Amino acid sequence: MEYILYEQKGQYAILTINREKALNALNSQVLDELNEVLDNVNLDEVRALIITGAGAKSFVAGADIGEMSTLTKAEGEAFGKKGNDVFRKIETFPIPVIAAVNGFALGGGCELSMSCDIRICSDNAVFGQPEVGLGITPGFGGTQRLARLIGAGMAKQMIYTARNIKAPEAYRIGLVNEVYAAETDADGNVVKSAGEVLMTSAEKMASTIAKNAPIAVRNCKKAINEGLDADMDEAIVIEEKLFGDCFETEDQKYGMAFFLDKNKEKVKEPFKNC
Ligand code: DAK
Repeated sequence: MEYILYEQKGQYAILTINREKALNALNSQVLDELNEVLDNVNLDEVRALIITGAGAKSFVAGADIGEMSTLTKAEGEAFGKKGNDVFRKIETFPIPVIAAVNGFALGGGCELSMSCDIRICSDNAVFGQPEVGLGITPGFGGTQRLARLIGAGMAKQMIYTARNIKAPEAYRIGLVNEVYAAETDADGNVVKSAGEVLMTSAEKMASTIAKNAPIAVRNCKKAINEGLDADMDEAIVIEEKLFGDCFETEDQKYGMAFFLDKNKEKVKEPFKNC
């Protein structure tokens, strides 16, 4: 792998887009490698995945403009499909995916973050959909996921104006769940950069998720995603079925038995993912 780093840390893993010289822009090779790494995540062990970008400046500064500039119509469609397939794979990935946005998240970068379940960022993060300034529409689900996340009015404003927004505004409009600043000592010296604080927080979140019953967590992801695409009558049935499935798991039996056990000395065992 030239452009993707992957590290499993016990029950969660960190996937880093590693093309720092081009601010981690997505070319075809990055997309192919991303796809391959996702296919090889050990889902028997890994219960949450973090996606981030290499370096302190950029998460992903978009699809690769150099590569896109010479595409024919057919090549453009093939490139679009490649990205859409891999982003959809992330969106429907069985386990939760956290985007740790450590700088620019523009165009395809903003879209990559939106295909993840949760977005958190450092205070130098910049989000935007600059495509109309380049003569194209957002692809990789930009027009669709942004409108669903922050509402059609705000998404239209961001997309039509192609104006980038900084982390506090992204937080205000609900595009990110949390913004992290550097930690400083009493004299104002930085002891931990915003990027480091972001990654520590992302890892803490991933390990908190990993401690919960994995099949229940997966079913929650499915229920939310599939329910959002259905009307309420269908959505409630989706939820009921996924709730019912949990009663065939060891983890449900153990989780409830542990609660009901009056022996307060007992220590809770890790969930077994079965
Ligand atoms: N593509 C290729 N290279 C990029 C890049 C990108 N998106 N962004 C940055 N780079 C490269 C720069 O060319 C530069 O390379 P060298 O000159 O050093 O070789 C290096 O990264 C450092 O960038 P800068 O020198 O520009 O760094 P600055 O700090 O001055 O500026 C910046 C940072 C992020 C403001 C600036 O680099 C920038 O504006 N970058 C472009 C951002 C952008 O417009 N992103 C959106 C790309 S369009 C579709 C599917 C997908 C898409 C559309 C349709 N279909 C399915 C229909 C997606 C479209 C996009 O994402």
